[in-house]
Amino acid sequence: MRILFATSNQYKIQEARDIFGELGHTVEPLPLDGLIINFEEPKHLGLDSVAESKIDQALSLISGTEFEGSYILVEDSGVFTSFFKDWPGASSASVLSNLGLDGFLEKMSESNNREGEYRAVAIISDGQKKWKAIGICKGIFSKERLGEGGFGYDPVFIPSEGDGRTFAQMEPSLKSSFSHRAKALKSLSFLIDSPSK
Ligand code: ITT
Repeated sequence: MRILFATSNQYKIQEARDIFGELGHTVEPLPLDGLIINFEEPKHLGLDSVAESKIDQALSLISGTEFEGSYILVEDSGVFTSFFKDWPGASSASVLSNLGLDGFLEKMSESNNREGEYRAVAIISDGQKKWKAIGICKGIFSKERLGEGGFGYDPVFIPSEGDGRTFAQMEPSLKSSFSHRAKALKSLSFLIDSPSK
């Protein structure tokens, strides 16, 4: 299946290629002409509502174009701490651009609980039907940045299912085997392939 991923985040596209590629699907960015997608994101409503809003916007963007009827994928994700309720949560991207990772770590030093999780809500639609799945990856936040790979919070997140390294220290393929995004996208793939759908 050819999947068009409506996202401005190249790392998400690479992860989706790793995950869906293994399942026999291809992933291409939408739009294909190099334009940046700029979604209106109602972040205060949470990941689920943002993902729903993104799929509506993406479907209306391709309405009447050659892409109408293709499988369109959107995803909204965020980082959640156990100590600070819903923070940074749906505002993960803006917290990172305002505070930076050092500012995030400074805020985390106020907490005696370094547990947290990455969450993703992914939706795929062919314009007629819509499938949605969530993925969660639990872990702890390190006290310092470790590693150069990945993006966003990866240098400070040590997933529980890993080997004690941060996501930024791991090979991308290892991250793609159990990340929040991997779980959401694998569930989507099963849902789409399910005969009852
Ligand atoms: P699109 O909305 O265009 O898909 P985006 O990067 O703005 O791309 P989100 O709105 O979903 O994506 O914001 C998610 C933010 O959460 C992201 O910018 C990171 O700061 C953080 N995040 C999500 N998944 C992550 C991951 O796998 N590794 C590190 N940080 C992640």
